[in-house]
Amino acid sequence: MSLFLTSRRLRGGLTGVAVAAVVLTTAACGGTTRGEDEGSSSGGGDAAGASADPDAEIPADLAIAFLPKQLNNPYFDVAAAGSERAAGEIEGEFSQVGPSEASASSQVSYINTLTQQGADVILTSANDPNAICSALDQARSGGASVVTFDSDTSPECRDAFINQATPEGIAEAQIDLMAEQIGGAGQVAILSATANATNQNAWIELMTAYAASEYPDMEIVATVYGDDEDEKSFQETQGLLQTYPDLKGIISPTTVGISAAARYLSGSEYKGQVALTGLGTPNQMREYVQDGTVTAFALWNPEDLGYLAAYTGAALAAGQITGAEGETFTAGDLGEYTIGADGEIVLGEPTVFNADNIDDFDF
Ligand code: RAM
Repeated sequence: MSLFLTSRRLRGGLTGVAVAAVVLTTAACGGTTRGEDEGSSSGGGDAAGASADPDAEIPADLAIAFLPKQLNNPYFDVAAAGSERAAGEIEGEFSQVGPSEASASSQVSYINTLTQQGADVILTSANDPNAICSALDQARSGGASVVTFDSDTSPECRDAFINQATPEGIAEAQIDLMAEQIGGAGQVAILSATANATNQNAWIELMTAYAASEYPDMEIVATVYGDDEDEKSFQETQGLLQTYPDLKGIISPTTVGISAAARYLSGSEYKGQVALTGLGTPNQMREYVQDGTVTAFALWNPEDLGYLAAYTGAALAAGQITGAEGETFTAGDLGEYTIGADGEIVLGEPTVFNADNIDDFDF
């Protein structure tokens, strides 16, 4: 079953966000952030610019397909709006297609259909590191440029990966936020998305290691999976609180999970007693910050993530870049980016949202 959502013109983009927020500084690692190492060519991979033509024109009418982990996830809806805005700026044709569930192989049939349709650019967040690799190989053999964003496949299966922030920065932000909220000690559980998700698993591993080294009195007692489904995430939250009566906090590094957990906590005896942090969208979390269920959580701007992914796909399709380390290109009004090791490009730094700044954001 292939579900195509046809291109819609944006209302003129999302509201510009105020950037007077608390911004975490993170050490760049595994990728290069805008403004760093400009023009330099670094060691690994192909020689920078070997076959790239930075002055190449982006052809009009590029068919740019957006394939999220799943449809109807507000986080990916915002990212899609960013990709669609970029597609509009370069006179491309934007479409969105995707599964209703974020299971490991649910994206394969959509990639195959896009290949048959001759998509020029495929932008996708992988539900599994390996499951979509051979389908992406075929898409690339057919001439598509493939950009992963948010959650990667293996580097050899795509041309570039847009990382929302460094994995270390994302992991440490969440552990530090939890430590602040529970005084650095006590039982903590993780409510994740799906068990195969590349991004979730990388963050969980780094969070566990960072907590063990920085907060020895914080004990991560369980990781459970809500599969990025609202109702399952809600039930898993309830299960955690029943199983661990001494639980001090829950970290949910998924926008679906944290909002479901907040809804459960806000209507329960645990409101204000059990801390909740992780990664959420300000619009989904606002009421829980206002009612005292949640103190602070983090995220990046998903609209910028989608916008950067689309410009990267267009730059690849045009031949401005090949995905090699050290190449630079301009991503519309986000400015210039440099490709890091393994074709990775880092969007920027995560932002922490709390009662003082949440109303400055609208996504
Ligand atoms: C959910 C998805 C996505 C993740 C965000 C934070 O929407 O799991 O992959 O990056 O949360």
